[in-house]
Amino acid sequence: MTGTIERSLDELYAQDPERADAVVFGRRTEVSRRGFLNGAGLAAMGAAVGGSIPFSAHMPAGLIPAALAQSPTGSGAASANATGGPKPFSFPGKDPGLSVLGERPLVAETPEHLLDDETTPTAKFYIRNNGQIPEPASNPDSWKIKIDGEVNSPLDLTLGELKQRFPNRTYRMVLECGGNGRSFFQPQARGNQWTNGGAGCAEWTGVPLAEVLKAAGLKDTAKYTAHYGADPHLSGDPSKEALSRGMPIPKAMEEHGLIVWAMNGEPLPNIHGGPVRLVIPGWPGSLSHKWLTRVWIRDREHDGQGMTGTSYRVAIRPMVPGSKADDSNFRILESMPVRGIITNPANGTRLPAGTRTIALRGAAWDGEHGVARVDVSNDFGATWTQTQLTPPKNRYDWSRWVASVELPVDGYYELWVRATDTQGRMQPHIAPGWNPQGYGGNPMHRIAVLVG
Ligand SMILES: Nc1nc2c(c(=O)[nH]1)N[C@H]1C(S)=C(S)[C@@H](COP(=O)(O)O)O[C@H]1N2
Ligand SMILES: [Mo]
Repeated sequence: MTGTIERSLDELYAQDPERADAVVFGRRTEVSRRGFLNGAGLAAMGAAVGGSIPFSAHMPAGLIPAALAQSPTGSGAASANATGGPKPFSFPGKDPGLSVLGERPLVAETPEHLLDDETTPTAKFYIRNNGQIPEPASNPDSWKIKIDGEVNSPLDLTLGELKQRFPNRTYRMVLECGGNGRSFFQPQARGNQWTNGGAGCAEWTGVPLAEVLKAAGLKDTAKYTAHYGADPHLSGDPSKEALSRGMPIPKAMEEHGLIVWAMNGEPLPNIHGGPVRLVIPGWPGSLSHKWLTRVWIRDREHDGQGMTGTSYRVAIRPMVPGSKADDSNFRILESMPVRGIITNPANGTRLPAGTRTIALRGAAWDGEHGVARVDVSNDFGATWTQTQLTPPKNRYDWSRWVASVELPVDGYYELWVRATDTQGRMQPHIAPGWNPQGYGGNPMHRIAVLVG
């Protein structure tokens, strides 16, 4: 690539795909890609991606080849940092393959190929903090949680009492950051540049929040929850919350919303909010408060840290990408959109010459309706093959899928996956509904493989 690119490759493709092709593949700007791909340009693109492109005729103009758009590890480093590559992660108990998106606060995502387990091991589970990481609790069972506000009998419970007094439940459920997929927005949206790895699916053990709220007795005036935790604000200012989000009472009364103390059968690690956190599946991960100390029941929508402005909100009427936001045009992001990922092989995998079939594996999930089907394509979306889905263990679990795809000759292929929910909503080709903080980015996942 030339040294004269001031804009990122993604930006350039969004603004001027013809010129982007010229920069990447060294062709003349006035030639259309169609012509380019039939001529010397096709050879140039083949050279750039490392092999001839059997299905080049189906390749949409202005498409950044997956081999160039994402790093070979699948961690999705955008071209802007293609030279640096992802930093290895170093944190006790965590897989070095996680990609660090931020160090203060600590944020790390799981590359798609590390989400290949049926149940995401704790070592591979993504991390998202807004504030500082508190010290581990020395005596977990004496940790205190308060339930107060619009209730008949406020509760002050220790974790030990909570475990004893309420029914214990274990569910395998997806936890997903509200900003997952943010890096796919053009122009770039504000915040951590997640690819698809701000999500994981673990076994969570705890007691239903609904049972605890019933024990406290909700008043007729109870409208909304407000969550508080022990993590200090990044600035250290004790009058500020690192995060304080909440949800309408009907969501809080669902049976799968848990106050959790165990993850994958082990005591909840400190980095994941131990000794005790909320897990509120289907809606943005920011509702799943870590280091939980208080659930305040309010008579109105909560207005804590992360509830106002454009935080965790999406545009009601579509806005011009990159334009200034009018706060009155936003609604709170609730149910997460449908998303499918290929977890095996990894992006950038090279297969021996002569390989004619490839087995694909992956996962798909959505906010609350369930996944109806998942399809894969090896020819830039010209044809699709339906995958075989394993049904979820329980509501809010993900669906694992498998498929087999034919590769007619050696060369460069892109494998695309698209999931469809039970409402008929399918993943789009590009991140839909641009908004300043980049929520709801669920374009199809694609990986590059090279045969030969
Ligand atoms: N107390 C507290 N809880 C929190 C956060 C936080 O910063 N502080 N981050 C939230 C966000 S934005 C997400 S996506 C999830 C991430 O959970 P994890 O780090 O266990 O993956 O925790 C949520 N709970
Ligand atoms: Mo998040």
